[in-house]
Amino acid sequence: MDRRRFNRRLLTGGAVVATGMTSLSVASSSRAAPAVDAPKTAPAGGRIRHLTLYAEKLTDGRMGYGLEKGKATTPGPLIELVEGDTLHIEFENLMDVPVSLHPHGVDYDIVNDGTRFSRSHVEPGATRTYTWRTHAPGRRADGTYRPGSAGYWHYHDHVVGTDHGTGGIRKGLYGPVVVRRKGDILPDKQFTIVFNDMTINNKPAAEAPDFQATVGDRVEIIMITHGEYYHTFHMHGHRWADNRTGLLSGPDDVSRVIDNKITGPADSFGFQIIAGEHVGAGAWMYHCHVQSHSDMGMAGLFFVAKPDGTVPGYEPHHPAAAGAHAGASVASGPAGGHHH
Ligand SMILES: [Cu+2]
Repeated sequence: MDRRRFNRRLLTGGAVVATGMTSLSVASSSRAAPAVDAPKTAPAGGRIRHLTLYAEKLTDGRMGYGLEKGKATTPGPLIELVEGDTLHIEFENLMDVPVSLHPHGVDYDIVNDGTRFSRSHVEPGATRTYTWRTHAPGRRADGTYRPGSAGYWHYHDHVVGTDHGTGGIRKGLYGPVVVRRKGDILPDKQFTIVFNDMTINNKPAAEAPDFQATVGDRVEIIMITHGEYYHTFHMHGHRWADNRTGLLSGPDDVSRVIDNKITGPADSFGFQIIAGEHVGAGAWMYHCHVQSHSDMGMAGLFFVAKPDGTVPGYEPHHPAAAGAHAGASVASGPAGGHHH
């Protein structure tokens, strides 16, 4: 198997801000354990982390967040934390209009809300630091259960266009956040899918994003919805549990197993699947299942390749996709060089 032949560009188009997956000792020790194929897990939280983030206009009229100047993307970069972590985001506005960064799911005080009302937006050319905190589950003083921060969340602008960031979101100022619990299983690959109005990731219908994996990869999908419509998110050939992680904890876990989920504006969820498990390689569709929406282009492909890099039975069908998807091998073309 030569995975290097794959187009490694993530669907997010942006760099993954690791939870420490590259540096955490837990991961390397579990990998070194004698158990074969034991998945890596999230380390303990509690770290103080720093990140630089920019907001800027893209050449095609979109707007995006990025980790480096000139490299903003839509969606913005994936930000990953473990419960207990604190993140300081040095945020610079490279645009000619005020912008902000407003998160969902994490803990932030009012001066980090990212709204005009709290004077926590950023004027053109200005910089400010946003601080997000997270916490582990526990018991309140009265004995009741207090949930932790873990979940699939997101961030977005809250000031461009209107005081609700309607213009910023419409143009692409949004991105994914994942907060894990210590011990959560870490994925091999991650993809962010955003249903924004009638687009996927603000792409024209003919360029709905595809993504690629190899049979057996542990793939994490982060799904966010924005805009004016309700959608249903459906994946072919794969199912997940409708709970925090998308994984069942065991035979007694009562979470419902699904392959289709309704999702409305500012909703977010995520899950892990094993690519091709029980179903094998193929160009598996994912799409909004509101029929008029899928007919208008809210559909993409999840290429699950065999270990030799080929995708069996793939027939380019969509007129707009036929040219870009010529060939039956991921390596030879359908995924590589597509969607820019
Ligand atoms: Cu839809």
